[in-house]
Amino acid sequence: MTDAARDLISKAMVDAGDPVEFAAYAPSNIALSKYWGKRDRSRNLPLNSSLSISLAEWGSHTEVAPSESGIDQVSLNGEVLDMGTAFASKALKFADLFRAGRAQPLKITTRNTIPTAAGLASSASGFAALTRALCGSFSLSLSEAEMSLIARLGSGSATRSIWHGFVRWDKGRAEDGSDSFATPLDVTWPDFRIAIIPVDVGPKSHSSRDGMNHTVDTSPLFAAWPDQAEADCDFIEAMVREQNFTALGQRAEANALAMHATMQAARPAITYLTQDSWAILERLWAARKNGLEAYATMDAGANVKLIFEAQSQDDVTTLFPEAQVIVPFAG
Ligand code: 2P0
Repeated sequence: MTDAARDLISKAMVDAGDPVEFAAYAPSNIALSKYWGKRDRSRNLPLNSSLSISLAEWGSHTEVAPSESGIDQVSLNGEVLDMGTAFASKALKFADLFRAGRAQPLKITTRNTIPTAAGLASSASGFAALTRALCGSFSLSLSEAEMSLIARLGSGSATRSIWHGFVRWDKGRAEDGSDSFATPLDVTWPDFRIAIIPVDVGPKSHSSRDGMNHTVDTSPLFAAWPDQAEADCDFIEAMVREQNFTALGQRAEANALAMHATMQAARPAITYLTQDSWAILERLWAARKNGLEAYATMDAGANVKLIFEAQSQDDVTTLFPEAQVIVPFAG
């Protein structure tokens, strides 16, 4: 079976020169309509489309350069990593897609700007920034859609981190993954806000990758997910285009809770949400009865993320003083 992303890279690499120093940035993202379940695990091909909002300056800065020492070197947040660490081995395995056996030692330097306390995964911005940096370092002329397709091989959610703003990842149908990449929505919504409400927990019990696969394999409720998630994605896209905040928020919250319900029905169950997460939701729902226009979404972790518009920001930060507010269209 051919793979569209690998084919794109190997064709582009035919004309590539030696790597040069190249720095890139990619934002993290939060899905308003979730990616949960793969039809092909080796290519990260999803069972349903998803739609996200990028987190502006919260993301990954990655630089790729030839390694003067002659051996690969990977560093993260100022620390040179042991080659056995998961981050270093994943980054080099991804770089090998480009090097394809050629002796081109690289220095890969990544700095995440996502506050550690926010507890957000960095694989989305990390693989998107690494894709951009590798394409730049090897001077490949690939479009952003092609980079999104390539970033998918690192992590599914990285497809969406190639762009700022609202981004939709179409699931595609082709077995080789040629039609499974993301595209940005031409919508600017300056008043749109996101808040991260951190929930203090240790390392999570399951990676999102394992949690997703286990849910697909064992949850009797998963059968209902792909069609509902596809409908949610289409609806949320339409509401983003209309800038209908209430309808968007209601559907995004319902989509997140449905995803968590599929996990809770897995055998054995997976529960990323803790009592603290539920307490935050209860507080939000009580405030909503009193008129607060904010909605929640949760990913493969205990933190709760809120979406709201600028006019609700004071009420949100009064209700949740620990909220870290992000302005996705700050400029
Ligand atoms: C999302 N998540 O749409 C969903 C919601 C977590 C919950 O994308 O296996 O790290 O690398 O493709 O991208 C997290 O999954 O998984 C994720 P892989 P990824 O944001």
